[in-house]
Amino acid sequence: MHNESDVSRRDFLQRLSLLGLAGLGAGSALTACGGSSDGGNSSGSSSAGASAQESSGGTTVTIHPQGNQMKFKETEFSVPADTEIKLVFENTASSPSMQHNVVLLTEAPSQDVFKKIGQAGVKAGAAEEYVPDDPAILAATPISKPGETVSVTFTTPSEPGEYGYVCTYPGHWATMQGTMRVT
Ligand SMILES: [Cu+2]
Repeated sequence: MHNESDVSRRDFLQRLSLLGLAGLGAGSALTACGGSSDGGNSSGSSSAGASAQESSGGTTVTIHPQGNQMKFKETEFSVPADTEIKLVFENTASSPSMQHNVVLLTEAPSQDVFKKIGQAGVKAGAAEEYVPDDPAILAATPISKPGETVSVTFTTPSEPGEYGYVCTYPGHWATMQGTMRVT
């Protein structure tokens, strides 16, 4: 029952930038590194990390969904502390229901914080891109539909450690999670 054509992005314009299709050309090479086997259920897919790509324009990290699942393909990435990062999310899903965002947290990953933010995101609603106003949120992309690419530029925390990220599209928080390692 969401009026998806009525999504307001005004609150995001200051800190978010939608990446136009023209920006997609500059090959975003992704290297899968590390494959901790944590008892995943599908053959040949294990958790993978995104790599930070440095260029004159700064550091870019690109992540994707895992097919049409409510999961991130890249469940972790590492970035330096106190550094401006452009996080790009390419929604490569094909199922129309697989809309996603990436909400980066100021807290370590835990079911508690993912649940809190996920549930608050549903309350915030489509008009807020399912991103609640909460101090536990460091930065967030808008919602992306399949085929869309969105991004957010933010400064990483100055404190090294693990920080969670989660998709707050309704129903996704419980499984669509990842860890940003700040070094
Ligand atoms: Cu999602």
